[in-house]
Parts: sequence; C-alpha cells; structure tokens
Amino acid sequence: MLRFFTAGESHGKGIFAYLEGIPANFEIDFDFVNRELSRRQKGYGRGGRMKIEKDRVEFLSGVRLGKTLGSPILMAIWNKDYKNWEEIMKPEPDDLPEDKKVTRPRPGHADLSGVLKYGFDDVRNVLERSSARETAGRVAAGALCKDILRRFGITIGSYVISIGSVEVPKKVLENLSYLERFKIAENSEVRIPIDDLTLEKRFKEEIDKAKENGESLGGVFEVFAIGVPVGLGSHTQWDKRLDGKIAQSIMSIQAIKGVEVGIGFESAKTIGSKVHDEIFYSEEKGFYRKTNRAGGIEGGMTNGEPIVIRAAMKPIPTLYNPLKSVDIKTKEPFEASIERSDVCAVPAAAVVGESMLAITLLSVILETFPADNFEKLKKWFEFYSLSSDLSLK
Ligand code: EPS
Repeated sequence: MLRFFTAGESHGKGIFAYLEGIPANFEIDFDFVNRELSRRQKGYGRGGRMKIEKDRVEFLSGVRLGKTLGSPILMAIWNKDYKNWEEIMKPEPDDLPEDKKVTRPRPGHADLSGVLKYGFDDVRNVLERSSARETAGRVAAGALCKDILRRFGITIGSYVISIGSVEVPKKVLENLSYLERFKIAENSEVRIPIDDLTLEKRFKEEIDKAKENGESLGGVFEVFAIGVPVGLGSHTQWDKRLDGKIAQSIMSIQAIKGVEVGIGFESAKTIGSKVHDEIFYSEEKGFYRKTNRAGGIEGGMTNGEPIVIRAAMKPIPTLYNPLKSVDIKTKEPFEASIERSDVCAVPAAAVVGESMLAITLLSVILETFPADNFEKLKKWFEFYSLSSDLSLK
C-alpha cells in the first residue's frame, strides 16, 4: 500500500511530500525528479512568484546512498520566498499586528469557508495551505512514482487542449499519437500538442488579453499513461474501480472542476455503437482495439489501451479586477484589492495531473503486486505483463 501526503504552507519554510510503501532498493534518478519540478514551474501566464522559486528536492528520510530503504520517504522543497515572509509566517509565538491580518475573502477561494470552519480571524491561516504552491509536493512525490513506472515501460504525459476560448482543433490532434502530442507540448510555453505557431500565439494572446483586463483564465488539459498492463483496478467493489480513484486524485488538484475518462461527457450524447471500442485479436498484439473512446478503462479496470483523462480547470480566483466580497471583521462590503497572482496556470496543472496519475497508478500496482523491494516488484511486473492469459495461471 502506498501512502502519500503533503505538508507545508505557500510562504512557510517549505513544501513537503511524504511517501510510505515505496519498495526498497530503488535507485532514484535525482535529476529526473528535479526536472519534473522545473517542468511544473513553467508555462506562459505565471506570476512573479515563479521568478523567486527554483524548486529542487531534498530527501530528508527514507533514502540512503541514492537508493530507497523501504522506510517512509520525506521530501522537502524549501521556499526561497520564506525569508520575505518570516515575520508573519514563523512558527514561534508572537502577536501579529491587526493590519497584517487578511480579512477580505476572495470569491472562488477556500478563504471564507475556511475561516468559518476553523474559526480564524485571519484568512491567511487558510489561503497559505489552499494555495496551489502545495502542488510542488505532489510533483516531487509523483516524480518518484513516475521514475519507478518508467522502468516498467509506462510513460505518463500531458498537454493542454484549451485555454479560455482558444482550443486545439480536434481533427489535427487526432492525427498525432499521444507521444507525439507530448513531445510537441514539452516545447510549447502553453503546452499545446500540435506544431502550430499561429495557434501558440493565439493561446498567448488570450492570456495577455486576460491579464490586461485584470482577469484570469482556466482551460482543459489531457493526461495519458501508455504501456499500462491489463487488469489494474477491479469491477468487484466501488472503491477498487481505477477510474474512480483517478478521478478523485485529479479532481483534488486546486481549481479543477471537472474530470472525464476517455470521451467522457461526449459519450452521453452519442449512440452506443459509436461509443464502445470493438475488440480484435491477433497473434502479434493479443487482444486490441482500433479506437480508445473508453480512455483505457472498462469496468473500473485497465484494458491495455492508453489511459486518457481530461480535466477542466476554472480560472484562478485571485483577480486584479475586483469581485464583490465582505470583510470578515467589519462585515462591510468591499471590492477585493489584489496582490500578486498567476493569470493562467493550466500548463502547470497538466504537469501536476501527470503526477497524480503516476501516484494513483503506482499505488494500484503495489496493491496488485505487494513487494518489499524493487527487484521483486520488477519480477512480478514482468511476469504479469508477459502473460498473454490474463488470469496469471
Ligand atoms: C497561488 C498564488 C501565487 C502562485 C502560487 C499559487 O503565489 P504567490 O501568492 O506567492 O504570488 O504563484 O503558485 C506557486 C507558488 C507555485 O509554486 O505553483 C495561489 O494562491 O494558489
């Protein structure tokens, strides 16, 4: 069983990721983990904070001389910005002057529900943890899981489908494999999956326009996993269904408001014969499909086709263009005046989506093949993947 948690506040000392259940003797590729962290920091439309931070991971436990010990792994990403916030973020007791308290909740944020629930008089006690800075921890943990998965030939990637009203044309997208889309997206500041400089420019102009108008923008991204063996997850119980687990993990990313598996919502308005993927068999490929509308999951189990997940991100709620709200101290209405923020973080969210998929997949793999050390896991996995008969006799 894999257990994964994060800790840390956006302007606190750091962001931390805790992973328990990673098999022993796995040789970590440190550069890979740090590269993943820097991938999350990229993307057109980020605010000033990304110029301050240069995320790198420090392993505080569970790793010795480059290899995992099988014991809990604690990863730290130190916040460079902490030195600018120490006075109001330090853990030591002190009295915070009233004017340093945040009393103006932003619509769309955790701010108001958080202060009401926890009984705070300072919105900062909520916003520091609800901030998407936390996703650095998800990506650190996800990178380690991805590092393991790629040794089994499982590749996880992502790309952006739309930002605001600008969309990647479906017809062009369909002519490219998932890997081709991913490779192109890696070189695009807005993570678009097709080679089209005019479209790239339109995406950026959409973000520029939002910035000029004091607005923010959301969008849709797609995450995929290829090379996943048949039979991960199970139809036998609601909480074993892999699509349910993946949806929860992706939905938990800050600002995500919708998750689809395969063609998702489109399937509801299409007839059955145009939705389900017909089954074929050949000596060479075994069972296979010519289409993948199911997004690689049927009956809560992988069917051997690529897993494809789509997520919709709402516009970031911190707006330069103020929205109406009410001061929690005076109960007076005000129009929120706003500090530094991102305009659009959809490309970064796509990278976070990859991490959540990696953590969920590795977790299910470890439930399917419990293994104390990496060699055992590898043997299990190779035996299972090579077996043409799914029942593993
Ligand atoms: C965030 C607000 C901004 C973002 C931050 C998420 O930070 P700040 O308040 O320091 O300007 O840059 O994202 C990150 C720091 C990050 O690493 O992704 C928010 O309110 O969610």
